[in-house]
This record gives sequence, C-alpha cells and structure tokens, in this order.
Amino acid sequence: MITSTEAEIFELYFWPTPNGYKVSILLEELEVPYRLIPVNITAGDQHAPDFIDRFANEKIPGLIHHHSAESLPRTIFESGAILLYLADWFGRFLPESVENRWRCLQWLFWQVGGLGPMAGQSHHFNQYATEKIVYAIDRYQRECLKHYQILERQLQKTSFLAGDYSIADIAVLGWVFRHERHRVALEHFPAVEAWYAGLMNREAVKRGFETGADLIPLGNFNTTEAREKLF
Ligand SMILES: N[C@@H](CCC(=O)N[C@@H](CS)C(=O)NCC(=O)O)C(=O)O
Repeated sequence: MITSTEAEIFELYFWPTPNGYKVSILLEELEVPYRLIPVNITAGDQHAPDFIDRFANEKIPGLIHHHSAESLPRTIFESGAILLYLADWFGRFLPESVENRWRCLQWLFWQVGGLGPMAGQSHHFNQYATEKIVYAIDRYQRECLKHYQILERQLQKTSFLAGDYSIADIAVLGWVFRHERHRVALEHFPAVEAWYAGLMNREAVKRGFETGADLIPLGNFNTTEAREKLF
C-alpha cells in the first residue's frame, strides 16, 4: 500500500462506455485523484498515432501512472489489466486469501472474455448492424442470456463474486449497467437484480457512472463517420 505522493499522477484515457466505467468506478472507490482524458471513439481518437504508441490495442480505457519522479510512467491497456494493476498497487478490492483471489481473477477473466464480448456483440447486431442477420442476433442474444444465467447462479450462492466486493464485481457491473441494451430484464435474474441494486447505491459507483456524462452528447455511435471508425 502506498500513499499518494506529489509525483504520483493517474491519467485515465476514457470514453463513457462499459469498459471505461469499470476504471472510473475503481478510481472513485479508491478515492484517488486522476486526470480524465477524453478519447472520442466515435471520432476515431483511438486510432491516432500517439494514442496507439501508448495503447497498442487502439481502444479505451487506457491508464498512465506517473508513479515516481525518477522513472518513466507506466502505460496500461485492457480494462481487466488496469483494474488488476490499480487493485494490486493500492492493496484494495483484490482479496487477500488465495481462494478468493483466484475466484476474483476467474470472474474478472470471465467478464473480459465472456460477458463483455457476448453482450457487446448482441447489442451490435441488434442495434448497429445495417443488415439484420437473424442468426447473429439470436446467437449473441442466447450467449448473453447464458452469461446472465451463470451470474445469477453464482449470486444466488454468494453476495459478491469473490468474497467481499472486489474488482470482479466492478468489472461485471460495468456491463450489467447496460442490461437494457442487451435486452435483458433483470426481474428474470433476481439475485443479479439485488446485487445490482446494492452496488448502484454506493456513492463511488454513482460517481463512476457519472464520469464523462458531459461527453455523451458528443459521441453519436450511429453516424456514418462513427461507423467507419468503430465497426
Ligand atoms: N478488451 C478491451 C475492450 C475495450 C473496448 O472494447 N473498448 C471500446 C469501448 S467500450 C472501444 O474503445 N472501442 C473503440 C474501437 O473499437 O475502435 C478492454 O476490456 O479494455
């Protein structure tokens, strides 16, 4: 655990989307001051050469940690890696016991490799694809629902995904926040609904989801320009 020093600055490269919110929520939970750097993904800012130099995956979120005056800053992409880095650096929201630490990583990877891509593709084929491909719409919707069922089964057994509230819950929350866009009614998943309501009551979570609210009107995902940059 460290205390914030004058040399320590966090810069969050961000756009208000599920993967972006995961990091703004964690930074708010940690009560760490940070600079928010908007990256308008609908305008293609993520493809700018200086962005790619820092964040090879050409996507938000990205984190730069100026951790000491003597060393080069650390640049990190992939939301799961960023959550893990911050939780590890501050020694919070990452369980200490071996059992729960691995449960936490398991659910974190499940979100990054499963729930996120499936829910994202479900929304894409249903909402943005110009051609309505029934097979793709159905396939991703079913996968998305399967992931909500898996989450429901776990949350019927435990209040959080891995012991206490952790980065696993934060990662999943970033996506469940968009359940309406995934065409998922939470009333069919009562344990998820209760978990969601509890987390949405946290002040830090509210601040995390408020981050970049002023940017939302600047990013229309349905214009020709945005489609070219994104899809
Ligand atoms: N696996 C990546 C996914 C990041 C991602 O998909 N970011 C989206 C916004 S939520 C993005 O920047 N899209 C821009 C693009 O694909 O050009 C992560 O978890 O960080």
